[in-house]
Amino acid sequence: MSRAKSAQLFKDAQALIPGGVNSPARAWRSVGGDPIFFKKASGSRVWDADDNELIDYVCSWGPMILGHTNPIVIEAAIDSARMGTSFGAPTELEVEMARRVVDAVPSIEVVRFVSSGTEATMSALRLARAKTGRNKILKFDGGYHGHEDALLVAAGSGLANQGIASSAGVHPDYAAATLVADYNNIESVRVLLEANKGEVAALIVEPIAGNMGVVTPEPGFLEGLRDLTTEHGVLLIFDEVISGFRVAFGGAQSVYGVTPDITCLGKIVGGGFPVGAYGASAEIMSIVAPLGPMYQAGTLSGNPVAMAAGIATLDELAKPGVYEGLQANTDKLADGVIDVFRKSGVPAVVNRACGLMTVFFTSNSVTDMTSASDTDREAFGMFFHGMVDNGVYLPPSQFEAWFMSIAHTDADIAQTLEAVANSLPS
Ligand code: HOZ
Repeated sequence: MSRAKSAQLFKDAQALIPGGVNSPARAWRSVGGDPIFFKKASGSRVWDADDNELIDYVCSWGPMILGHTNPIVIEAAIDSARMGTSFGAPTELEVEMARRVVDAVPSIEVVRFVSSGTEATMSALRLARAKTGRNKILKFDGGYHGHEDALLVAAGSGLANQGIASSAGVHPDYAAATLVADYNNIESVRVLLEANKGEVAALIVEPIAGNMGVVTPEPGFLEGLRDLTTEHGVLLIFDEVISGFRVAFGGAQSVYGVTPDITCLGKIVGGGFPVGAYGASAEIMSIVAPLGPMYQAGTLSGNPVAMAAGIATLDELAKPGVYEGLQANTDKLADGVIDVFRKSGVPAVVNRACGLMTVFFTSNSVTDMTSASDTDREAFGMFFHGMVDNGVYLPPSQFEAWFMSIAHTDADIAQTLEAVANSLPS
């Protein structure tokens, strides 16, 4: 498998782009080696600049839930682009998209589209501050919610990879106003809310954590957050940028039956184009300009091409049996991986949710950032390289989720399990 062209591109990129990448999670810093440059994709497969074909479990970090270059989505985007790629004025597509999101997500009565998940969480925090008149926010260790200043404290994903506790350049007042609790530990939340009574505007949480690797909420955790935030007059924000339209059409909130005050979306709602969204009750959203005093705007917000791709994606996902199929595929892969490790005596655990999984090299359960960090990351690095050499592309980090699509086939899973058997860390 030659990677000469990728190597040259990376060399060129490093002179022009910080670290050669436009998002740190794409660099292979924590696993070592140079990133592969991609040039095309179809279904479950991607091809790199050297024409190597790989089964893809990154799926653009989630948006490609239907598989790459799904013909229905591509056609919708092309048709829309032919009509105009951006107007800076409202379109019917935005109304159509909003209707679908409002119908699907239990907590959303009114939704505002933005251009990324980061914009969604950033706006949700501003909305929570505007609504409550309070300034502090509470997040979880290992929770990643995009690169808004207040949220770059004890964040997972790329920061965890590089051991960055809190990003340089964050205003110290912002960092000081961010409280950090432990995921799956309701007591840690209670203590912080008691100690900061009347000061916390919002608690933001990934209802299924995806940026410390996949970590699911333990029974009662999300319910406990709902009760505590209500008791303290704190707005509960679910960051469903990863879990929205992935673990179920209505997101994790529909699976666990816990309704937040504000929901953030991204990734899948754009069908592979840049989109984010935040939504809440009509009452909360009435604070957003032009209805109310909380300002938030964007030239490419509700972009027609992204809306068309998103609508086509959601309409495909709404068809009967889609999530049952995705769950079955995830189980087939996760159970198969566990079986390979068990037979070979490699201590590993696999955390999963519908369309998501992470392999951790440890004998212990992984339930929070501390236990995710306390795993054999050198083993993960070896495993990652083995998998790529065997034609399977994984997230180049222990602290990210593997994403499955409905385009992954039984043959893909069988080939992946063969690759796992050939990539056991020594
Ligand atoms: N926020 C993504 C990881 N959780 C990375 C996005 C990217 O690098 O494309």
